[in-house]
Amino acid sequence: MISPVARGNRNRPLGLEHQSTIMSIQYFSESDSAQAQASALREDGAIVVTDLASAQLVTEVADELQPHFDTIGQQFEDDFNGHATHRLASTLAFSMRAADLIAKPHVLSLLDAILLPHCTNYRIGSSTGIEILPGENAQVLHQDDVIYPMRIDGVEWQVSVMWALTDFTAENGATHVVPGSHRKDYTKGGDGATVQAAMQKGSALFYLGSTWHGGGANHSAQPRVGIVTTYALGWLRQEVNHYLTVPRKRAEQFPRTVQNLMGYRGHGPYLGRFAEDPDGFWRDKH
Ligand SMILES: O=C(O)CCC(=O)C(=O)O
Repeated sequence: MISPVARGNRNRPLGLEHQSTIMSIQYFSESDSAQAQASALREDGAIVVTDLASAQLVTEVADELQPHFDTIGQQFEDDFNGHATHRLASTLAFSMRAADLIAKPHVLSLLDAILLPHCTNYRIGSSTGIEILPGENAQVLHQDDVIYPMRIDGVEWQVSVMWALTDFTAENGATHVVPGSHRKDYTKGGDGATVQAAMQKGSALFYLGSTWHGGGANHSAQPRVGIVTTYALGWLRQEVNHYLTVPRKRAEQFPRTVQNLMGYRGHGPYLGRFAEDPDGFWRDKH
């Protein structure tokens, strides 16, 4: 998430006062039972799936993003996003190869399990490149779904997937997550005990929109680089407008699955109607 909107506790810096872990994040490999992965995500609010993308793909995405981090990455600097962190607001505008991470079948199968009970299709809310530079402080803990003004018990508005484009370590700023903080009876908010989602390059951290989390401090000498993509129920307004942030000519080059995720389709027969639908894809093919 990149937009500097109001969030719970966003003015309270994350300090070292946070408790040691009371729970941990479960780590899975792609071949583990999909049901077990989805259950753990639902139960704990976060999981890591290791080695989900090849080193080559991850390197290609990182290489496509780097020149843009270097030239325009500073544009979102603020107290929430950090002052030593580079961000890119819509990774698909800068990296064609990022689509292979964003629409990876295993990712979509986990999203299906969490989101499809509550919508007929879901779409990208935001997809942000994040390069946390050496010296950056920890980000304030927050929930991504506060961009929506209400919650319904048992319904997650969105799921976030953070891809590690470099190794994520406790030292270089691996994402802090408060396991269990998505639960209705959880009351500590930004004061919860965090665990850091350390993972190797090519792994992905999945967390629910209601799970408290935040970027870590980078005490190492190298940047920590990732892409975080939120996927939201298809009847919600997308956080970032992909029709405008990804030029039309570029959007046309992505496969249909990716165009669908960007929002180029309706939701059911009524939302986002496009009567001139030339090939029936807009409405009928999910
Ligand atoms: O960089 C990270 O690890 C998390 C970033 C994040 O949660 C955000 O910017 O909303």
